[in-house]
Amino acid sequence: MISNTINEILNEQINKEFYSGYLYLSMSAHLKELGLNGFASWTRLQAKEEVEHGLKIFDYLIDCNSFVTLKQIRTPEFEFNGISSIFNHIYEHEKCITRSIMEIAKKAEEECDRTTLNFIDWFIAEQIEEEEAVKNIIKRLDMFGDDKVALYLMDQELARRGKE
Ligand code: OFO
Repeated sequence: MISNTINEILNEQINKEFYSGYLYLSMSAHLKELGLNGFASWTRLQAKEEVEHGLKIFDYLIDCNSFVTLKQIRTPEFEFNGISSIFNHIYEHEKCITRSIMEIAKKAEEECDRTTLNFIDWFIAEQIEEEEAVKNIIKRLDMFGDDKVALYLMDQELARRGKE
């Protein structure tokens, strides 16, 4: 049985995941405007994954006979200052989500809620992967600087995400 504290924090996490989806979609629109279709497609796919993360928690609460409380999703940022700033923003955002996931694990541990601890393990592994993927993109963006050819090749590479 899930406690009220765990229920509340999981419902908040659903909202954070859906907000992440909104944020990635907003970035995707901006990247598309810049003509960076591969980066746009990468962030759009990420938006879809975030909604899936939210739904995963949604289903977990229902499976546990707990209740879902959907809250208002705030407006994501829509003004960005170039590709590097977008990916630095993503990295900071994902680190914030990781902290939030860790907080759920901590609360579940305090309550000896083994079911939620087991459930949240998947998200911990997912956060490691996501942070790593974004860090790699940032490293390469930093390295290539203003090299347009390198940016074009990277755009092509990111366009392949989900198609291999
Ligand atoms: Fe970006 O990750 Fe969801 O949880």
